[in-house]
Amino acid sequence: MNFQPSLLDDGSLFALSQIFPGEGRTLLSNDAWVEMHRDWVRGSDRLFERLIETVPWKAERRRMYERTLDVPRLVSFYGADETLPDPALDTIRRTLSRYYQPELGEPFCTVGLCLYRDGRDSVAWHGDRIGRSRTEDTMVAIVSLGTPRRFLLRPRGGGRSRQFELGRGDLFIMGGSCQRTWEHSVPKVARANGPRMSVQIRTMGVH
Ligand SMILES: O=C(O)CCC(=O)C(=O)O
Ligand SMILES: [Mn+2]
Repeated sequence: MNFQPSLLDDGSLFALSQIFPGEGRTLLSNDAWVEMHRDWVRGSDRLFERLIETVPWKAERRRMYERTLDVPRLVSFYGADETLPDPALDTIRRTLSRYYQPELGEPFCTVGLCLYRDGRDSVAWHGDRIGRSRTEDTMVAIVSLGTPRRFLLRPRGGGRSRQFELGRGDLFIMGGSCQRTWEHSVPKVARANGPRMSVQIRTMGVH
């Protein structure tokens, strides 16, 4: 895998910039919302390089559209009581809880990681609808590392899709009814594309 560190990442140590919950929030239909905080993680290229080595990556099989499909990407999942592969991820989870728990009503809990090795890896349209998110509002936070990729959202019943670019330390949060009234995807790209890693931080039992 050919990972080109960003020229903008000067190799600085891991740090999180200060954010204000609600800032940069876009309201979608049906009380869904998304929030973008660009460059939240400083030292994100170094974190990417560490996680490539330390995470036990495995091929994903996932039930989607009533069938079990191979999802072309690598994944790893850490439940609430499992030791995370890097202390930076503990800091990220703890900091997100500090910012968002007043609105969310519970702490962030699980950490899922996905690795899109190149532009051929992808994830199809879906909502994270296993667990309480099927019927209740929740938040799913995504920290993106490495090469930016397009992240799309569309209303579940059809309608205009929204497009975001996520990579290099960006924090993106899907909130409100987003998991049950909207779907999201990371489509394949034809041109050569370096690897992107997504770290998803979710509440208890949501997947
Ligand atoms: O790649 C991403 O940031 C999103 C991944 C995702 O939606 C999922 O694994 O449920
Ligand atoms: Mn998802």
